[in-house]
Amino acid sequence: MCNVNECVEGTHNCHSSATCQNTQGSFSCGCVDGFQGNGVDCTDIDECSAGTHNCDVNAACTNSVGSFSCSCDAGFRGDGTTCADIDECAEGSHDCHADATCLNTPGSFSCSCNYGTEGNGTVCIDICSDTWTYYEESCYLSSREVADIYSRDDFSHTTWTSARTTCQALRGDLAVTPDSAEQDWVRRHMMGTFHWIGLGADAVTWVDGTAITDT
Ligand SMILES: [Ca+2]
Ligand SMILES: [Ca+2]
Repeated sequence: MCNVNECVEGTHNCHSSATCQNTQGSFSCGCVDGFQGNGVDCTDIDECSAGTHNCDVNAACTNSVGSFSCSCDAGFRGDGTTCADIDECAEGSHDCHADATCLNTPGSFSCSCNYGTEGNGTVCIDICSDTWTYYEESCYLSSREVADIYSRDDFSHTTWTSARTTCQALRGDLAVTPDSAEQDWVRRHMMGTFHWIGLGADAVTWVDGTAITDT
């Protein structure tokens, strides 16, 4: 009795995705890794649906014949089995406006317009126009143009009505301070290089002694 090696002779009936192993008087077939079956019939294992893949939780699994592959989701970076969030804010790959603040999030990022501006984050527009400064939902003007009109020397000639008229001509309105915090803010800015329209440097009152909260 002689042993015929069916594996070498090519007379075996193992599947193309199986290995043939010669045995005494016979042979056996075994599916290769990534396949399942009895060796004569071998079918691909779908590791993705079977859950036997090792893709990262933030990766997509793609089944292939005999194997599978992993690719990180958008916003993540890695080899697929390990994916880390991309910090778009630190890397500068965000599209936030120059007047917005970037906030990194897992898989993404967000943009929020800075104080004094409004928009969707990728576009932020100054709430106050030109040289007006935003504070507590009001716009204040501290410009050389107004300072030239209402300098400290001319302050005594300024009235609330004329000051407001000038403000409105500049597409704004006269500042009104509803509370002490805002009044302090106005006072600090008033002490700067430019004078606030209608306001003196020493007291937040009009020349006639009326508090500027009076309208
Ligand atoms: Ca597979
Ligand atoms: Ca991110």
